[in-house]
Amino acid sequence: MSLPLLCNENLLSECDVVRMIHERHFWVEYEPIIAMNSGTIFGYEALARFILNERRIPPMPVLMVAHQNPELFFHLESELKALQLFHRPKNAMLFLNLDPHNFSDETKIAFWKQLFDGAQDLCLEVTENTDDMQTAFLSHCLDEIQRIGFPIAQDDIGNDEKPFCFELTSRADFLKFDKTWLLKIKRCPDYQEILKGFLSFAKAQGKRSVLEGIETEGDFLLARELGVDFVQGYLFKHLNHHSC
Ligand SMILES: [Ca+2]
Repeated sequence: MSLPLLCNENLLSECDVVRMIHERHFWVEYEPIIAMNSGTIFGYEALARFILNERRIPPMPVLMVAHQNPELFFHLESELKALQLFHRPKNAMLFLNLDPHNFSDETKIAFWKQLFDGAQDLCLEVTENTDDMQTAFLSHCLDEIQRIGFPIAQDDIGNDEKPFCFELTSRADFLKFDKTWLLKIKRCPDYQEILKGFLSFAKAQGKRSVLEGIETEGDFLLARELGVDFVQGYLFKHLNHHSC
């Protein structure tokens, strides 16, 4: 969809988010996750997309505004996840982003259990939409996901704007490395050694690795050289899958 992008998040209010939910001004894009050993699609990450006043809005400001009101945030997330599950591409693992704040009380947990009941090939990417990671919510959220029996992915590793939590690293089945690694490695080769350290830890622990933000052939070759298990990013945009 080639709509202009609204960049100033200060223009967004809670009322706008309520309106977007009410008028269903959102949809989902499924970004493929490619297996390096076979070149085939292993799974898809569901990405939320928003429109307000006929302009595309980046997801982060919408989630940040909603996050200030826990009930609004839960309402938005529950609508998004239901849509993302409903339109999921077949025969591939679905990666869904979930914020630990959505596990803050029994009603919310019961909703997720019901929504995910019977779902197959689902991996929950635990992510924090603000810099307000609360470890109590996080531990509880991980306990619940593991009780349901879905694999966990640690999202946004290496993104300096996201909190890093070692408990999440230790309990995750997938480690997802943020696209900023590619920029950092281009600026300073030391970062390649840091990433290699993470990847050898992942291998030793039987955790699978995903490098995000692959945009060029050069990025892809670097991912191959590093030995990551999976890649995703703009280079594979032609394989994207959309909801209606
Ligand atoms: Ca993610």
